[in-house]
Amino acid sequence: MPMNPEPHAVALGEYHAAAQAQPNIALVKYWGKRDAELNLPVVGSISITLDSLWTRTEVRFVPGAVQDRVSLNGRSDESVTKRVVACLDLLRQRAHIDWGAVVDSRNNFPTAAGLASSASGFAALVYAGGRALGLELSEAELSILARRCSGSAARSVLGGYVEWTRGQLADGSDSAAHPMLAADAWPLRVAVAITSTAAKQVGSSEGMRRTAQTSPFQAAWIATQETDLAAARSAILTCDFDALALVSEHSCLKMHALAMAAQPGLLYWNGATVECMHRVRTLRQQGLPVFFTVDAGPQLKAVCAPSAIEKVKAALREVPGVLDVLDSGLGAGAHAIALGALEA
Ligand code: 2P0
Repeated sequence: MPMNPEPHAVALGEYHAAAQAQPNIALVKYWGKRDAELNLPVVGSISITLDSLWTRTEVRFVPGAVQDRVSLNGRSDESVTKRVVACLDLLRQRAHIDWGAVVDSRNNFPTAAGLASSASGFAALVYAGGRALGLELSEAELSILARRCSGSAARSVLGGYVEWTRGQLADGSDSAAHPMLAADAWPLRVAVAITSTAAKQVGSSEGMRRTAQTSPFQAAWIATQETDLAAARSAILTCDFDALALVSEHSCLKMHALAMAAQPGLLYWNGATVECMHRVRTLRQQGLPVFFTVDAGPQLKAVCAPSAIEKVKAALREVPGVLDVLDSGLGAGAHAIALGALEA
């Protein structure tokens, strides 16, 4: 320890922390809320957390400051700031302080295009913000706080295979994510076919609200979810790829059918998304262990055995309309990183 540390070095680290979280991809989908204020889902869901796509976030609370300053990928945006301030308010309530914060967040992948940037973003924000304030939050508490900021963020707090339980309680204290299986216990790979980098026209919250109000399939969606969750749990715990492929594609197509039947119908796919679905099914018929899933955006995620990843990526690259193919393994949950490591 230096005898006379510089004042700056002493201050650095006070109310200041950085964290990283990765997006997760639901294999059994979340769609619909039983409480929009608390982000309580109508159904449970199961996901995998990725490793090579990330959000890195630094949070510094400034004693006496009255405003928050938020930047995402070096820019400030009103709608992003509004959601970040609401999330910081939850942390401030918990710590009994009212100071403003400076938040700097970066994604190494396109924001708001169905790549779960809100999941990794809010998981990283609650992790870094909680640490900056010295709150000692358990995994379940972090998951619940992240859930209140964006539903799917509840799952990005944890790594590997994750289940977010629906819960029954009105206050949401039993609706958190739990670990199912570690990433390295079944190290599947994911190829992400980027078919558009434009932000989606209808966000997930609005899409879910419209679906619940107008889709004739809402009751069937809720009634059949438990069967899918049970099938996915069993497939994951026995590392049964074929069983996981069947239930995952079923859940994906069922969620989109539900949303397409809303009024006006929600159509998150483009032509290349559909061509990629056919391509993945052809590969599987040819014996390659691969299946697809698609979220509230046009990107297609192909989940496969490690031995299949190069063939899957090459096949998706050939599909007209595919702009790029990203590649990821499965990774850890939200974790602390060094201050100043945002660009590393
Ligand atoms: C999921 N999605 O399970 C589902 C499948 C998209 C399709 O969770 O309103 O950003 O913040 O709770 O979590 C995306 O919705 O929505 C999502 P909010 P969120 O991954």
